[in-house]
Amino acid sequence: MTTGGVALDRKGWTITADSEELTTEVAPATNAIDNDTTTYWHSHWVWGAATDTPLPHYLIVDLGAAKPITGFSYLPRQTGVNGRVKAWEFYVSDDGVAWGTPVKSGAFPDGTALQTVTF
Ligand SMILES: [Ca+2]
Repeated sequence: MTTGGVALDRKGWTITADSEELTTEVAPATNAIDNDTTTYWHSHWVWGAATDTPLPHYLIVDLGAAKPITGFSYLPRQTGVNGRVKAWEFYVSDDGVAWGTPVKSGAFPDGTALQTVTF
């Protein structure tokens, strides 16, 4: 999350996801905000099985307090081609219950480049 192009301090943030892989590989939601480009979040999957959690997936980042947000950045996983975000919607909420309509939505290209979005 950014304000005026400057990354917000992640201290105190928590994150949850509808799905995360913790068995086949260790790719929890917390990997998405750990500031480590070698770790990534991945939804649940099982090699060769049809039990993957269906799309869409979501991450919820609790900033711990109200903060002005004017954009965000997304770094796709740097190794491997699966698990990258394609179509996305960005929502905000004051209470974690009411999410309303997306602040912005779009689609990221398939690649490893850092994606930066401004509202
Ligand atoms: Ca990471």
